[in-house]
Amino acid sequence: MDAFLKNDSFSLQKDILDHVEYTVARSRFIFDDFEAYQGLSYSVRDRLIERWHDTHRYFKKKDPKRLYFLSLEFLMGRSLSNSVINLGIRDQYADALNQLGFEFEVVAEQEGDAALGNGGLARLCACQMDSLATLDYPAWGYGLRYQYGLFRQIILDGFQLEEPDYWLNFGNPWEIERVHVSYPVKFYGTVEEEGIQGQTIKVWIPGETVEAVAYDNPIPGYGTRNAINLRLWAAKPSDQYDMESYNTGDYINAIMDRQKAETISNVLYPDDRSYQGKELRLKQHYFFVSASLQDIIRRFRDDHNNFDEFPEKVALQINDTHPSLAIAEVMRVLVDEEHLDWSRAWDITSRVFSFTTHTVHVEALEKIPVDLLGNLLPRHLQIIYEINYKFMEELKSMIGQDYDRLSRMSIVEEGAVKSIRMANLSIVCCQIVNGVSKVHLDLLKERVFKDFYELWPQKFQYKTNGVTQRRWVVVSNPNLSSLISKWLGTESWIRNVDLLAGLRQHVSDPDLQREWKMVKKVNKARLAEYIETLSGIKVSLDAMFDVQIKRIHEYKRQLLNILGIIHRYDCIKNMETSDRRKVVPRVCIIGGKAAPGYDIAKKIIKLCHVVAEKINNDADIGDLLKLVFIPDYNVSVAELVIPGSDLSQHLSTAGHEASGTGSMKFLMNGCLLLATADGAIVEIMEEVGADNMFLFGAKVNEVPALREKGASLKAPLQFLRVVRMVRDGYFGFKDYFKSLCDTLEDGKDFYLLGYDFASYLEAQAAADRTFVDPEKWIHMSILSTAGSGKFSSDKTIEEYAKHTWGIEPCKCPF
Ligand code: 26Q
Repeated sequence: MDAFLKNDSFSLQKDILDHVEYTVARSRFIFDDFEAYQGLSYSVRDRLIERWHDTHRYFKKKDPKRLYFLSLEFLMGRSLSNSVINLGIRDQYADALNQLGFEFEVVAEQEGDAALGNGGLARLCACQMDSLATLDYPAWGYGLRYQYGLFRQIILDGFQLEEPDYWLNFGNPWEIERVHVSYPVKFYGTVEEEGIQGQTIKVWIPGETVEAVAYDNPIPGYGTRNAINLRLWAAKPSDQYDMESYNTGDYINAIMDRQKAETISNVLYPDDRSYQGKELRLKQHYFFVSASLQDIIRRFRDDHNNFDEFPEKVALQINDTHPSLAIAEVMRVLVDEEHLDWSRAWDITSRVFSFTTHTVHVEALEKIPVDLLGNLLPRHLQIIYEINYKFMEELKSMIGQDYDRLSRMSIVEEGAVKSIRMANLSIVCCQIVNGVSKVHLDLLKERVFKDFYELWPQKFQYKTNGVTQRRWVVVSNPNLSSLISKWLGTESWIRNVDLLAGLRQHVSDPDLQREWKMVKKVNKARLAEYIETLSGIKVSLDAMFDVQIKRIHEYKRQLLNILGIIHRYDCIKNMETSDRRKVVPRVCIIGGKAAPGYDIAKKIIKLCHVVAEKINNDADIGDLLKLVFIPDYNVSVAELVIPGSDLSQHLSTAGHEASGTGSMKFLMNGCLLLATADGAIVEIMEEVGADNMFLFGAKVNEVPALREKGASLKAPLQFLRVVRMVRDGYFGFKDYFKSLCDTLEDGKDFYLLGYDFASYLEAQAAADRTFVDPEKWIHMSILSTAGSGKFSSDKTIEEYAKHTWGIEPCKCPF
């Protein structure tokens, strides 16, 4: 199975030029950086396809149990650098490009971000795909190929505006359109009963059909020949569509109508808060589920004809409840199409699915109004009712007539809007329900799914999230990566992350400390340059780069950060000039998108801008404090910002962040964390030691009692003072910020900013004190990277493979 394509510099140059000429159709003698990017990418893609073919041929031959990872969102970011590094041919390509008169870094910058997801959950899937490929697991990812990814954030006068992200405008060399892999997906219609061989069966007569077409995205592993597939579905009009109106002569309208089918996969919903009963969203979910399952079942049938083998050959992972209609769909296929009896079908279905939840917020759990579901998917609603009926009967036999509990656990919520609780459906069906951190599991047991935990304690597990060190260190921080390899004497940590702990033995070595500091300085210089290009603001490399980048949410408390910055500003202003020498200079960097309909989050962005305007233009302040908002935060921006940060902030009110994965990326890059003991931070503390971090704030178990205190919980004076500055219009926009300030009043401060403020400032002061002791800071920084091994997605995936999916590596021979 030797590689067919050659990887020497001459062959690579020829390949790039051939693609420029024949694929991109530009002259091989005159082409620009973007065309070089295209030629290069197609050449890389050829190599990916080769491995992809070998891998799938091998999987087919071995027929192992396969994992199918179903997610409505994948945040892949850029592919080029990651691919060439995983293929092990980055230097060869860089050399080939050089010979052609181009620079790899410049060409790589031409690539746009594939942003088919909102935030943490979506990026987690991307990291997990990288680990699945690297660890040789026989896995497939399934998702939707949205034409519009997450909106682009434009900042105009400090306000967020949203622009569509039509990311396919310039083509996408990383995908392969599979015109022959397509399936009809049906919607609407009625359910009728038919008698077959003395049995009555239900037949769904659908009202609309849309075609799902596959686009494949090869995902290469690192240090292996394996390349797995991320298959994304796009909606296309079906040939069976509305022939009637065509026949009656309304040709134009028939075509316009057909075209509407494409809207299903048009746009990613940009809100990661709570579920709203939108028909298009539900259509997306079913479109995705139906196409994926047809594909999976077809593959299964190629080699098997007995569905009893299905759970031995197939593991279906549902990423949050978004794909959970898959449960009803598998039941429908087995009962209605394969004519299995209900209990056999249920036995099979309940052995193939596993479910991971990513929230701690009960109100964020997905609920689908019964009317909506019944109209769009009438047969699925019947099936869900039947599942619920049987579950309720079983439950009654176990817990008796406790109607409150029965109604809490029912899959059907009887309320003002009768709805289906998708989380309950998922828990009832799946044998394993995973949380994403230890704290998260505790919250699931004690609060979110308490009733279910008491019934089925064995179902509930957690797998601490992780991020891939390939993307987040090797690709994004090559200098640190080389330094780590040099000091460990091996590159093996890139596959075996436990080795990072080996840095601990060198932590006090002045040479390592010096080199470590140098790497940080170079990365900070790169970030400073980016900031200057963006905003014209010059920042000092001697300042502490203090960063908070993530989606804007009240619970993530960017507002706490801004209030802390106002406090710092206020203190400096009120200092004697001679005392200002003692101030540790800071560059505060904030970035993140607010959901378009999330008013308070948008006000937080505006506040950040008005505060920045004031501080950055205050001659008294100079380099002592700068505030920069980085617009349009995305994966590529993170790759630039994280390596250049000294300190990163993770401020969620304890008990609100299921895990958090940004913290892990910073940790790997040797940035110190300033954080609440929430989500995965609690486990990070265990790995790197609380004295190597700056921790503050109420603990998870204290928060409910604090909230109970209501208005009697008084915020400290420093807090009242900074809030008053905003309220009184010190930064302008007095009326606009009123509602934001109102959320901070005693008794209304749900996220406890006032309560946590004093300890937040203390943690900030501790960070300052440490920063002026560079040796100590570097020491903590090295120990952060050394302690980050547990937070590699390789670890998470190994856990899932063993304890949830029951899959084994299937390594394609070189
Ligand atoms: C669902 C249905 C309808 C509309 C929107 C949604 C929707 C979409 C995205 C709901 C939630 C999300 C995203 C959630 C998310 O990113 N959660 C984060 O998941 C990370 C990975 O596990 C955790 O680290 C974070 O703590 C968690 O907030």
